[in-house]
Amino acid sequence: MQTKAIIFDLDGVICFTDRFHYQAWKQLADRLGIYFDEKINDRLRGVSRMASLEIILERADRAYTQEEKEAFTTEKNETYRELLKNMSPADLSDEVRETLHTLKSRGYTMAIGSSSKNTKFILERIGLAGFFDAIADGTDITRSKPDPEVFLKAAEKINKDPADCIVIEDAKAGIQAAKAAGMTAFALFGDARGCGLEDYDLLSFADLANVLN
Ligand code: B16
Ligand code: MG
Repeated sequence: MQTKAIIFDLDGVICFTDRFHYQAWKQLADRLGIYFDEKINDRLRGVSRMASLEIILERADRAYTQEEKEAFTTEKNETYRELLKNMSPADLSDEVRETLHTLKSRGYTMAIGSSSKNTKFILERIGLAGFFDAIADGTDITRSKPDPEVFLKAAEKINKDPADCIVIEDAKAGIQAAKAAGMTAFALFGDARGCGLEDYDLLSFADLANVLN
């Protein structure tokens, strides 16, 4: 049995729900007449729903009340959940599925550390419900990435020392969170790669099986 554990981010690492987040935010931003593009969307990776809205509203020409903001995040989440309903196990790539099984057979403890409150729904849709040893997600935390809370919660749930945890992230905010938790941070895709704080840049998801034996 390996002493080390792997904590995977969800959106943008295990599956590409980041494109659905983009579509749902884009629909809201267009309705409100606020400019929004994929570059701005990159800043939403790993951050909470409300913090994402605040980033989008930086370009708004008026202020919104807290009540309006709550309504906007609810509207966005409803659009997002409709898009998630179209997901199936076919949306989990062979590369990710095979690599996860290889790492499990090597004895790694594996957990999810995601800011998303939709984590369990997504894992069910892609056929990974029950696969991980623990899930720490947006429903467990009060502060989202770059705060280390979600990764510390994951380590606690799998009973591991943070120093024995390796985090896989696509977001710079997630790499910051992993380092603040005292963990090793591997960057994959997104603004995580080359952000300067990561311990290692992965070439692909499958590269994990080469790096971790
Ligand atoms: P929800 P991760 C994050 O998931 C997403 O990257 C981020 O874009 C999103 O705002 C956040 O979850 C909250 O998601 O609205 O579903 O609760 O990358 O930490 O797995
Ligand atoms: Mg992510």
